Formats: sequence, C-alpha cells, structure tokens
Amino acid sequence: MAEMRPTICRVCAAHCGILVEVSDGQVVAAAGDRDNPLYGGYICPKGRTLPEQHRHAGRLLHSMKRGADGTHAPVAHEQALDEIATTLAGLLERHGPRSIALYAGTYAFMYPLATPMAMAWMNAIDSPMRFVPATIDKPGKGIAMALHGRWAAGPQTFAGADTWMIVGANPPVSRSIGAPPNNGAGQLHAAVRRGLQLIVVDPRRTESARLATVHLQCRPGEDPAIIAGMLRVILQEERLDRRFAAENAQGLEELARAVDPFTPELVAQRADVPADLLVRAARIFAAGPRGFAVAGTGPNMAPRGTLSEYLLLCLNTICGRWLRAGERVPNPGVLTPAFLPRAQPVAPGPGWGFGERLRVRGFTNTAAGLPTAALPEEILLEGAGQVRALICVGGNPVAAWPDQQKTLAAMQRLELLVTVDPEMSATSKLAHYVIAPRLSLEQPGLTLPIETLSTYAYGMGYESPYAQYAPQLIDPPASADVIEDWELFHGLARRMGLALSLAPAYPWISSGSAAEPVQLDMQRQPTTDELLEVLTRGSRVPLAQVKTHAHGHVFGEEAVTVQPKDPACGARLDLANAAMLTELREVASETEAITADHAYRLVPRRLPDVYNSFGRSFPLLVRKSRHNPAFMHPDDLAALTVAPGELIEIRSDYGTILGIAEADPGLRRGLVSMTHAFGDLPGGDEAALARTAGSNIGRLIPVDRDFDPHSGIPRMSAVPVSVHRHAARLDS
Ligand SMILES: Nc1nc2c(c(=O)[nH]1)N[C@H]1C(S)=C(S)[C@@H](COP(=O)(O)OP(=O)(O)OC[C@H]3O[C@@H](n4cnc5c(=O)[nH]c(N)nc54)[C@H](O)[C@@H]3O)O[C@H]1N2
Ligand SMILES: Nc1nc2c(c(=O)[nH]1)N[C@H]1C(S)=C(S)[C@@H](COP(=O)(O)OP(=O)(O)OC[C@H]3O[C@@H](n4cnc5c(=O)[nH]c(N)nc54)[C@H](O)[C@@H]3O)O[C@H]1N2
Ligand code: SF4
Ligand SMILES: [Mo]
Repeated sequence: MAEMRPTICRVCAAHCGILVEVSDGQVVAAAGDRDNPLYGGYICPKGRTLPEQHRHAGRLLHSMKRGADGTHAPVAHEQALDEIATTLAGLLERHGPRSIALYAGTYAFMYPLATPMAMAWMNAIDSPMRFVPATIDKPGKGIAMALHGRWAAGPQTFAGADTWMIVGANPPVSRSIGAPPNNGAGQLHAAVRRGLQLIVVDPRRTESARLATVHLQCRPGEDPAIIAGMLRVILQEERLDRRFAAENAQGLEELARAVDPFTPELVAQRADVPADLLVRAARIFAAGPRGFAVAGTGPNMAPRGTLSEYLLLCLNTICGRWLRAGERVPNPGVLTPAFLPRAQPVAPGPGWGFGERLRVRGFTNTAAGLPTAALPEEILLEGAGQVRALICVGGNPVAAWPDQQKTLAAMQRLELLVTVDPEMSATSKLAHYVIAPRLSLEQPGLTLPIETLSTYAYGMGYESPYAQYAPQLIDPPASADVIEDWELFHGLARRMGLALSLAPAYPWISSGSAAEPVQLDMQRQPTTDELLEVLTRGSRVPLAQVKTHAHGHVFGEEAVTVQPKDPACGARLDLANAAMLTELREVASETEAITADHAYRLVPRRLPDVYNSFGRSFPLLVRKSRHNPAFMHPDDLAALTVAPGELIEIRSDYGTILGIAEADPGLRRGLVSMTHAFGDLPGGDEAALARTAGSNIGRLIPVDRDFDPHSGIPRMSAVPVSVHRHAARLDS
C-alpha cells in the first residue's frame, strides 16, 4: 500500500518539510508538503530525486577497503571499524593525538548527530585538529563578528524588511543565505511585490539581481570599496542612526576617516559601477527603516573577505539594524534552550591568535575554525605533529577543496584515510576505508542543525520557532551493511576504550552551551533517538512534543520579547577594529592591473540541480549537462572565436583546466563564472573528463600564494586567469 509520509529533505541545508510516498518498504516518490506550516508545499528538483538516491546503482551498500593494488573491495563494517581502531590506537601511541585529524564536510551538517559525535570522539582522543568547510566557505563572517562584536538580540529579519541588501549570494539557487531557507525564491518574489527595495551586489545578473531595485554589477573583489563607499555616503549625508551608534558602538569618527577616500567616483572607477547607482543604493539602504545587509560566498572567496563582512556589520550597525527592547524575538529556540536576549552588544573578541597553532604559515585557530586550506600542508609537512590520519565525514576534499594538486598529494600521503560517503567519491577512491552510511530516509531527522544557525549569518536559519522531527521511514536494502555516521565514532570509541560525552546543542547566537556534556553509556550502543534526547536536553520545547507534529510546527504560541539592556552592560560594538581599518587603508592605496597574461577573472557560482560534488550520479539532475559550464559573456566568446559548447583552456599562474564554454549574457565581460567540486580524480582523457565529470576549478587555485592571513582561505574569486581556444574541439 502506498502512503504519503511527512519527512525532512536532507539533500541541502534548506531542510524542506516534504512528503515521500512509501510503497512496500521503498520510497517511490517525493513531493511538497502543503500541510507543512513553513514550507507550504515547496520542493525542488534535488528533493524530488530522494527515491533515486536511495536506490541508485552507484550507492554503496557495503563499506569498502582498499587493497594493496589500490582497488576497493567490500568489507563488513564491524571488521573495518576493528581495523581502523587498531591503526588509530597505534598512531595515538606513536605520534600523539595531533596526528589524527577530522574533517566534517557538508553532509555531516545534515545529520544532527554526525558532527557532535565526531567532536565528542575528538575530545576523547584530545586532538585539536578539527576542520569544517567554514574556513573555505564564508570565513569572513565568524571572524568579522568577533572583531565587531555581536548584538545579543540579533538582527532585523527578512520578514517585515523595507530594504534588503545581498552581496555575492543568490538565495533562489543556493537556498542557503540571503533569504530564509524556506522557499527563499518565493519569499524574495513576494517581498519585492509588497514593496521590498532589494539591493544586489554581484558581477552576474543573478535570479536575485533580476528582482533588485538596484543591481551593482561590479567587478569581483571590489566589495570592500563598494561597502566603504556606501558607508561614506550614509555618513556624509547624515543618514545614519546616530543615536543608536552613540549608545552602542565605538569608533565612528575613525570609521568615517577610513572610508573618506572612497568617494562615489573612486568606487565607480574601481568597481566599474555607476557612481549615482552606488549613491542610490546607499540612500535606499539607509532609508530602511527596517532591513539588513548580508554577504554570501562571493565576497568571502574574493580577497579581503573578512573586511567585506566587517564593513557590512558596520553598515548594519550605523543604520541601527538590530532588534530593540520590546520587539518580538523571531526565534526564541525550539530544540535548543530558551533564548531570552537583551538589546545590547556582546563585546568584541579576538578573531584569531588563540587555540591550536598550525605548523604552517603561522596559522592559529580562528573564530571561523582552523584553516582547512592549510590541512594538506599539515599532512605533507614532516616532523613532530604531522597529521597522519584523516577521518572525513560527508565531505569530499579532492573535489571541493582549493588546490586539488596539493589536496591529492596530501590524501595520498596519509597513513590512514577514512571517508563516510554513500558513493565512491573522488576522495573515497583514495581512502583506505570507505564507510557506507544509511541515507536520510533510513534514519531519524531533525531540523536542529538549521535552528542552531539561526541568525548566525543573518539571513540564514529559521526566522520563526519552527521545528520538525522525521522518523526513520524505510529500512536499508536487505542486503546492505550500512551505519549512521555517528555510529562510526561510537564504534571506534568502544573499541579504543574511550568514553564519549555529548553536549546539548545551542543556537550560535547564544555563544555557548550552558548545559554540561552528558556522559554516554559505552557498554551498549544507544539508539539515535536516545542521542537526540541528549542533544536537545533542556530545550525550550521538549523533543517529545516536537515529535507530535508530524508536518512540523511553529512553536510561537507565546511571544518572547527582547529584554532591555542590562544597566551594567558596558560593551560596545567596534566600528574601528585596527586590523580591519589598516586593511581598508591598503585597499584605498592599491590597484590591481588587469594584464594581457591574465585578462579574465574566475568567479564562483552555484548550479541549481547539484550541491557541491553531490548530485551528478542522478540522471534526473544532470539531464541538461554532466559538467560545470564555463559561463562567459557572449562578446568575450566571440572575441575568442569560441562557440558555446566548445572546449576552452583556462589558465592561472598555478594550473590549467579545460572547460566547456557557455554563453551568459547576464555576466560582466572579462569573467569566467564556474562551479566548484566538479571533475573527478585527474588523469586520462582530459577533454572527455571535462564533458562527463566536469572540470575541477580547484586546480587553478594555489593555497599558499594569495590567501587570507588568518582564515587561510585562498583567493577563490576574482582569480586572474587567461582563456584560450582549445585546439582539439569537442564534438558533441
Ligand atoms: N543548488 C545549490 N545550492 C547550494 C550549493 C550548491 O552547490 N548548489 N552549495 C551550498 C553551499 S556549500 C553554500 S556555502 C551556499 C552558498 O550560497 P551563495 O553564497 O548564495 O552561493 P552562490 O549562489 O554561488 O552565490 C554567490 C554569488 O557571488 C557572486 N560573486 C562571485 N564573486 C563575487 C565577488 O567578488 N563579489 C560579489 N559581490 N559577488 C561575487 C557570484 O556571481 C554568485 O552569484 O550554497 C549552498 N547551496
Ligand atoms: N573553487 C571553489 N571551491 C569551493 C567552493 C567554491 O565556491 N569555489 N565552495 C566551498 C564551499 S562553500 C564548501 S561548503 C566546500 C564543500 O566541501 P565538502 O563538504 O568537502 O564537499 P562536498 O562536495 O559537499 O562533499 C559532500 C560529500 O558528501 C557525500 N554525501 C552525500 N550524501 C551523503 C550522506 O547522506 N551521508 C554522508 N556521510 N555523505 C554524503 C557526497 O557524496 C560527497 O562526497 O567546498 C568549497 N570549495
Ligand atoms: S531546497 Fe534543499 S531541502 Fe528543499 S527540496 Fe530542494 S534539496 Fe531538498
Ligand atoms: Mo559552503
């Protein structure tokens, strides 16, 4: 009997509440859930492939072990864990905890227990070497928030905004940042229809830009100049919320001096945007009265991403875009402890310079985590502290990290590489063990990860107290030997005689868990539901109550309001961080020459139907193309005498890749706009690979030449490249 059952789509961090049709223990269809109060029937093409994902031929039903000849053969997961535990114990004894590193990638985030249990295990072995994608994603965000200080009550929301500024993000496609996660495209459209004045800063006429009142179609990498220019207009025309700034911030005069060189004319010249449009954007944003400015991956991947994020926080602060006493708290928490914020600053703190020191390039821990872009060097650099084992959960370094050359060398160098991945990903192909996981519908799900993000990035996470629990809906195929991601860490701990403690989750904005970690019973394996109880201990709404709402629920019955500032609070938001203003002065005095050698700039972008390296195994998602097109302006293609569909060579100072040209009239001239995480292991017929697996743009990006000194993110946008016709044309 077929049945439509509510669940959570975990293909991406939008975590839509959807319906799946289950028939004879198999999932056969997926659809939107009109009874879901937040998502209201929304589903995207990736979500529709849930049935295919659970059944497709390339799915690993058994863990794999690499033999001496480099090929993989199935292995029982219990045996794999026995052997991995033995190797790890040996490394710990000979080389200490630092020799073991963890990378919790994109899909570790989708499963509420995966990262917490991995971190609990890292605590138990006492290794500081924990890496997540944040430092190759939007590292400027966490670091800038530390330097500026945060507002304890959080920002004004998208709901009710009069103006909204999106800098280098595209929520209709990424469904990630810049608009709420629940049907961001629909929400943007509706908001613009009701009068929202949208400002978009992007070198590309994106789906977001098409809705904008003002689109600044800038040169990439000029965000610091653009935002500084807007600040200057607002300050000079006295359009700021001076009272809010005087009460809650410091350094306004210094900020004003630092942005003074950024006249509309200078910005126009640097960023190649009309001066009057910049002024208009500044006036619209300042007029508000409600709204927020938020940046995505674009500016964070360009040079000086932290500065861009910092200046945006200054923009929001001088316009007073933070919630005040008496206003309703948008999300007081559901699965996390009750959150009763005050209308006051949380004092700034260090953005870097604390915690573990890396042995390479002077890096330390940062407010965005340890620099992931430096992990390959930590693996390659010999000597005390060398990383010899890597456990990689739901991530794909070989495909997704910048500098594929160095990443490859590092993965090959490891004494032990373990991945948890449902496919033989590019990284898994090099792994000693690949642990085959249960897929989403084969385990319980919870919206907790998205809740913890709320207001982290401002324009990320839920703007209302929404939560959903999804029970396991189907069993894995009868012949399968698959485990949940967290079981790897519990299993390793048991074998290694380690005790694990799991701390309850907390929302990012509340800056720390008040609750004590809970010691787990190591004598037996707990159930996922038992662990979810631990993770949500002390939550505002008990998990049991959340479970009674199969279609998800907004737990907003009682309004929670922002409390007045504590009279004893002397904290101030910092508008004049010394390191940031020094960088801004450098920006004012530098110019980047576009040389004939590298006349083009490579810029990142997302494609709707794939999610980083995920999605290319599903015919439904790649019916248009299996590769990542090299989008260019039609006039640039004409100048190169290249037709769409033909092969081009893209060269940086570091590497060369082949790409398949595609025309995008909405792109600025002089750019190549291309998606990351395509391409497989290099080698073989490159032209054929470019068409069947796409091209890996990480090969154009060295990690150690042009990089942020703190987060280590290399220049991944505005990368100087040259473009050439490829001699051997691609016949399709
Ligand atoms: N469909 C889909 N959704 C995804 C993903 C996916 O791969 N596919 N990936 C997920 C992940 S991991 C993340 S982190 C989020 C990212 O979410 P977003 O940050 O929204 O990512 P993009 O959609 O690539 O938008 C980035 C925009 O920045 C622009 N840009 C490039 N360089 C610059 C620059 O220097 N300055 C400015 N102002 N703009 C610039 C690009 O043209 C692009 O339109 O998306 C998530 N969602
Ligand atoms: N040049 C360039 N590089 C970039 C970016 C860019 O824009 N430009 N973007 C950066 C960003 S924002 C990010 S977040 C990183 C992403 O970096 P990663 O997280 O390392 O890469 P993904 O491709 O997302 O890796 C996801 C892996 O999880 C596997 N997977 C899929 N489903 C499941 C599941 O249910 N369980 C488990 N355990 N695994 C699963 C997939 O098969 C895949 O191998 O890449 C970064 N790299
Ligand atoms: S937007 Fe993300 S969570 Fe929603 S249906 Fe698509 S893939 Fe699933
Ligand atoms: Mo990301």
